[in-house]
Amino acid sequence: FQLTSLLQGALEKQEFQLFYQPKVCLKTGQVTGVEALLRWFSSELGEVSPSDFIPLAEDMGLIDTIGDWVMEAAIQQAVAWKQAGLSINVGVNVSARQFQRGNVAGRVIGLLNRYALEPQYFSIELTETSFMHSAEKTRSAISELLRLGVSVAIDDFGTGYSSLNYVRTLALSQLKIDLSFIRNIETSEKDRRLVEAMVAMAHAMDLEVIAEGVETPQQLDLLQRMGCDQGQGYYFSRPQPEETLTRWLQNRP
Ligand code: G
Ligand code: G
Ligand code: NA
Ligand code: MN
Repeated sequence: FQLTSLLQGALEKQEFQLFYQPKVCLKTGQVTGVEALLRWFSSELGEVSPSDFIPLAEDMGLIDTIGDWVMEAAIQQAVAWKQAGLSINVGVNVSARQFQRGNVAGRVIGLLNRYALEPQYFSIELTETSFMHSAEKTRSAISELLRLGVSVAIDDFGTGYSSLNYVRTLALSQLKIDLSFIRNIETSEKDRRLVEAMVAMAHAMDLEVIAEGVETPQQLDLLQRMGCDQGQGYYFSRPQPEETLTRWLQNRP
């Protein structure tokens, strides 16, 4: 199958690039960090969405190699921003399969050492469904990362398999409310109450809570009033390549 062979060659052909989307403190407006989002610009197919090629990479056994590339590129970028006087935490997405298959914590430790980056500049986002499989392996890797000082966020919260037991038993750092819950908070009283409840629950667990997919000033206003800690979404910035995001960061008041 064509996509498979093209994906195999993508790393070598340097067709991958990281885009970055800022996370903003809703109290101060300060940028707290960025999420790295992988982009594949295929010479044959044009831009391919990670939603399409990540599952394929997992099935092909390529996810470890790609995941390593993502972590290394993100850590190099965090170092570059730090040297430029922008102290920014860079977060990467790690899929369930990566936790099952490979030694994620060991890889992170190795990279942080190699680039002499302090762990507070790096974080990991994992989806709730990561806990469905190899729960013990995932749990011990997360504990190790947290011990090291790397923050760990639960991504797409509310959409996956119930992970409340992990939220309860692991000292996670952040909970990211999936954008599907944010989309209609202006019009749906039910959704608004649900998000309010998620914010309260996160705070009860000593987790920072971050709303994904913030697109309008009205959504921002509601989230601020709910006491949500951070926001991420097109209202602030789309995911951008390094050059334009650096300029965007430097031009903020
Ligand atoms: O930004 P975007 O629509 O393209 O992202 C689509 C999906 O791909 C999201 O669920 C996101 O978490 C996932 N994704 C983006 N980059 C990476 C990555 O580097 N690794 C993994 N495992 N998933 C990623
Ligand atoms: O699964 P994960 O949460 O990592 O992926 C986030 C996805 O949401 C990415 O595909 C990213 O490009 C996308 N995204 C980021 N901000 C917004 C937004 O404000 N609105 C919408 N619709 N999508 C967004
Ligand atoms: Na994410
Ligand atoms: Mn998410």
